[in-house]
Amino acid sequence: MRQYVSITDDRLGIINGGIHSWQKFQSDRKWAFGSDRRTGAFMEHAKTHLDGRYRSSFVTSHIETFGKRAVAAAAAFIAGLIGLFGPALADKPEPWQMGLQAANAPIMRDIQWFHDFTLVIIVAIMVLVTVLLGYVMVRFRASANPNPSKVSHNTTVEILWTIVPIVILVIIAVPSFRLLYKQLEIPKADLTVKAIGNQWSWNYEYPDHGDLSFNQALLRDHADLPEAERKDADPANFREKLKPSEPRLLAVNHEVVVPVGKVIVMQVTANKVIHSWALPSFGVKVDAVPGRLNETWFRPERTGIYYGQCSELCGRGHAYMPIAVRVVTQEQFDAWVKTAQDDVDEANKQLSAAIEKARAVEVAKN
Ligand SMILES: [Cu+2]
Repeated sequence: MRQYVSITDDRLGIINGGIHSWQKFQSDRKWAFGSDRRTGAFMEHAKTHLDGRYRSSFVTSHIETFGKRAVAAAAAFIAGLIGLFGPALADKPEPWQMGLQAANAPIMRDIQWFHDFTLVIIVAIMVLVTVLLGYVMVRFRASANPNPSKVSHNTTVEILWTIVPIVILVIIAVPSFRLLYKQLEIPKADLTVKAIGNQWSWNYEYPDHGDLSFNQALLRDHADLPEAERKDADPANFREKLKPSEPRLLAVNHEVVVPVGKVIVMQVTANKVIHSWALPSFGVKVDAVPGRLNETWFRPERTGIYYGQCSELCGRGHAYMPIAVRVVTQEQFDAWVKTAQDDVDEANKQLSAAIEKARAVEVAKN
């Protein structure tokens, strides 16, 4: 939980930084083109946020091209505002989140670009149509225009309103197909993981690593468990009280563990009914169909834990089959996979300890 709180603080910091920089810019114009250390750090900070979290290349390139602090200040302020309501908390859905989750894979980066790109086109069309409608309603109202025109055909206009939408569709289709190919052309796998959808949990197999396999089920807390089931509940899938690091209805007993920066190929199938293996920050959603092996891939760029959910209505327990992937360093993965072949619970325990230790070292350094 601490992790999310600190990100929020970060973003408030950016907004404050933005306001502060703008005030400074106003009071001292020369300041706007200089390069003292503090501002350099601030701009780095703003840039990381823009690159990493919002991928707002327009704003970022402006910062790089002009290096003007006024622009940086305004950009940081806007980024902070977007961040407050937008994708930034990121690795799982957040209350009041409006944007997409932050990208943690090249495909998701492209999906977000494509989303922004089509949004610009949509807004432009909407504005044009609204303005035209308003103009027609005012300019040609009955009182101002008592004798309406009898014109019913205009070849030029008809050709235009056929050609222009075709051109717009082609402009959308080109990057759309490029993205589709990128999603469907599976690169050479560094690690293959097989996911099998059950009613209502997931099974995972690591075919490259012997017969390593485990079940991934919802981690429930006391309040979510019917009275009658509490007595017999398996302690491995059940907590008296979920920890802050275990988001309700998303936390699972066993996370999928994968190494950072590697190509992970997911093979997805199901028992009995159709499910869908979906993980927003990886830009992945693929149907799990009985008797069929679907493939998808992702290359995680950051370590951490990432949540998704079954995304095909599969029955009563559909809302209760989350997906959790833990991205770790290659060394942590190697150690985990070795232990997990004998005992997944023990491997997860050791992995958590290793991550905790690495974090403590990181904190001590700063
Ligand atoms: Cu489902």
